[in-house]
Amino acid sequence: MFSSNDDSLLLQVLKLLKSYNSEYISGQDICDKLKISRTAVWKHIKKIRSLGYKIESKQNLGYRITKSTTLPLPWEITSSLKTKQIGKTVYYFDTIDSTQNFASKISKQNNSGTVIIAQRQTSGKGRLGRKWASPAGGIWLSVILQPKFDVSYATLFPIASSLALGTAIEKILNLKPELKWPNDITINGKKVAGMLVDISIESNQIEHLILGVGINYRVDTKKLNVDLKKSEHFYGADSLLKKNQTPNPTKMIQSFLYELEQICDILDNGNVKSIIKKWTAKSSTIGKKITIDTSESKITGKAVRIDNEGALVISKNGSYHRILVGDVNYLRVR
Ligand code: BT5
Repeated sequence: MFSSNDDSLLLQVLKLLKSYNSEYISGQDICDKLKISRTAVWKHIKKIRSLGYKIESKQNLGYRITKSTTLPLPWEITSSLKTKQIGKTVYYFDTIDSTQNFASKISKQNNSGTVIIAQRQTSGKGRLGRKWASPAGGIWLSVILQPKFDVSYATLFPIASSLALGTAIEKILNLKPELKWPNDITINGKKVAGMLVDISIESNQIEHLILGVGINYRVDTKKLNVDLKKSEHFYGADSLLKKNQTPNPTKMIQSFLYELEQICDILDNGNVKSIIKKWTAKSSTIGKKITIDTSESKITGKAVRIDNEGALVISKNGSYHRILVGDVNYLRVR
């Protein structure tokens, strides 16, 4: 595990190399500056290379970084992050059971804005106890928040967060993702991202919430679709990036965290109308004939709008139904 608060020797060596801006620094200079042995320098260089950084070494000249990593490591995320609070502390795991579990373990401390990222999850979670496939190449992250906004926005929040991610995807990757109620992001009708929120409420106030975001950033879609074929409410998965595209998950995450903070600010000011308007403009759900599965029933009708709490309003035979939790199936193209 790495964290943005780390100040290990490994990071000190990396910082030193970076401060030389692709110029060489001699092994002896690294030893002298950090007061470590030549063997220790070599050991750290090896480890830094294993994190994906390209480091050239030349006799008589020393070491220099020729290429940065493509892993979303904490210090890469925090450097040049444009947020006020979200993402100032970042944890990174190569493999974890679920970033939601880790977030919930540490969420008692006063750490609003902390982000937990994993390269792989062995027990990724979907909503309502479902499984979330989390192979390498995806972006699996959780954000701990102690928001100021009213508890009545708790159900709108995940929808607003999917708007934040949709906006970031559009800006960074130049794609046109669609938002599917409640929290899915799709491309060509296939799921590329999903979110869930674990919320803790005390005396009718949000104590903290943990937003979990799963993004099929650059995953093997063939395998994913085979693995998920029989899972609940599966309608096809896609990947944002294809195999031949160079990944830059750091940029994607930075942009999402920035958009998420904008959304939180808007909710804090109570301006839900603007969120609903923007979500609706990107939504593939509104205006469609759908069937919605809730734990109690199945309703078929036309999706009309979402309300201030993020509930989906469906019209059926002249009457309106308001659904807060469910899974949508599209019946025909708009
Ligand atoms: C979601 O649930 O879409 C919420 C996904 C949240 C995952 C993140 S990853 C980081 C954080 N840590 C966690 O442990 N979880 C969060 P839901 O709407 O219930 O969708 C679940 C359904 O999506 C499954 O039943 C499958 O049909 C499908 N599914 C599972 N993995 C998928 C994937 N990688 N891509 C597309 N569809 C998937």
